[in-house]
Amino acid sequence: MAQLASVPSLRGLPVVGNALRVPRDRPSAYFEEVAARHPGGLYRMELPGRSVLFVYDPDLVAELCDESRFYKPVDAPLSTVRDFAGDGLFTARGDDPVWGQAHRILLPAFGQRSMKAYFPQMLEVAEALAAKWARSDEVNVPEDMTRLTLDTISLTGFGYRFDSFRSAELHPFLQSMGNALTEAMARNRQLPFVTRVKRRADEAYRADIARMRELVDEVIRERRAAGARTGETDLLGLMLDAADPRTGERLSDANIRDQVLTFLIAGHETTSGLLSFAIYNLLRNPQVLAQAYAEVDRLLPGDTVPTYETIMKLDVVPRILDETLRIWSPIPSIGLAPYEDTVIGGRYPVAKGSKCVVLLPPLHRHPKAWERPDEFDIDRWLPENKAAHHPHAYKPFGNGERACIGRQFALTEARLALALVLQRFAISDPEAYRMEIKQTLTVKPDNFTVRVRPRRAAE
Ligand code: MNH
Repeated sequence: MAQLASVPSLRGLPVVGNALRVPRDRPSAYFEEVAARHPGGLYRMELPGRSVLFVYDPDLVAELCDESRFYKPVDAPLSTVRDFAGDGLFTARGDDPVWGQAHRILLPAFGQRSMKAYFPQMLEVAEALAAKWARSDEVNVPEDMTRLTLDTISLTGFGYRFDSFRSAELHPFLQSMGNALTEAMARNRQLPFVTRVKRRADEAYRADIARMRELVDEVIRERRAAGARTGETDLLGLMLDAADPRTGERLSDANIRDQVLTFLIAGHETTSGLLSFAIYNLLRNPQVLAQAYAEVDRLLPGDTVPTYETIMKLDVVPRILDETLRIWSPIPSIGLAPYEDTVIGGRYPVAKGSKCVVLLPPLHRHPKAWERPDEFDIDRWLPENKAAHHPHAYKPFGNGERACIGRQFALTEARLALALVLQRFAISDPEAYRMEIKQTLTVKPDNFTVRVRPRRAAE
């Protein structure tokens, strides 16, 4: 029998463990820093009320991604997100039958054919971004990308218009969502008794959740009132009409509300982060930016209106997105736990049900899997090079059956938005932005503004 080894371990103080070392606005930065000091590919850290095994060696991650041995546990921080996302796909427990029902009902709505159906609405929102940028000199990239992704998921998914580019302020729903997410993240760092004594924060949190639910209930009611069959094939139409092919069950209205909220949350922060990081990378890599302009000018010359077919012909733009997701993963980690007591790497024991966290940034830059890991190199994603990648060193969309259902949606939306921006604008950042990460549920560049000039006027 192989010798068992102990995992490098950071115990910290009694009760709170290492919590005081973890920065409020960017916990993952600390976990990554510790990873850099533990080249063995894993370490254990004590946090308030939990002990977490962080893993980033690609071969160990491969074991964690074996779905016969590990599952996605719905504990902190997801258990807090359940306060408002409830039994939506993202926060439903895997052993709850409602997850499988919703997954099977919603899968067709996220296939490539559905993307083609959503395309005109994706284009409408991308045009609204371009129209705003045409009137602007300096733009805040993550803010406008958030407007874009929110308006896109709400319009394509539920036929609802936030019209975020029309006003400087965020829609009240979005303010509530932002507040609730911030409070949820704060709760993850708090001991439960602290959460209980903060009465004001709790009242505000409940009120924000109630406001979000009211709006979503209203959207569902309106759609129901419009007739049993409206013929709408968007996400909401599908959820109201379709039955699970396996069980014949339909989703309850309460569950549909959870799903709508889930898509609004899961469907915007991540894609907005991806687009913001992509623009950052293009500004840092002028040769790649030139390649991207050349591609867009070839496929979308002059004022050519992008079609779904043209967007699918892009090659440089999607490789920029793939490489951006490697270097800057909007979701910095995924959680897993073993069904039974087990051993990973032939020597590290992991107890049944105990929390393991795959840290994506150090995995995505692990020297065992990536040459020149810190270099932004889109040629890694040429088909011939891609085939040689380590199979478990790239997980920006998570793993297995609990992986992102919105992957095609995000990539289609991001291809289009990036192509349209490149077709229309010369982008520069005279102030040479230095990356400052802000973390909420996801990570994004903070205070990232760039200068935009219409390209045709400049030529
Ligand atoms: Mn998405 C799950 C990343 C865009 C809806 N998403 C996940 C997971 C990752 C992820 C990682 C797995 C989380 C976990 O294991 O706990 N998602 C992304 C990224 C982007 C993204 C990097 C954009 C880029 N996601 C989107 C979009 C939507 C969406 C867009 C919806 C329109 N994601 C989901 C849902 C889940 C999910 C729903 C949960 C799936 C499930 O467990 O059944």
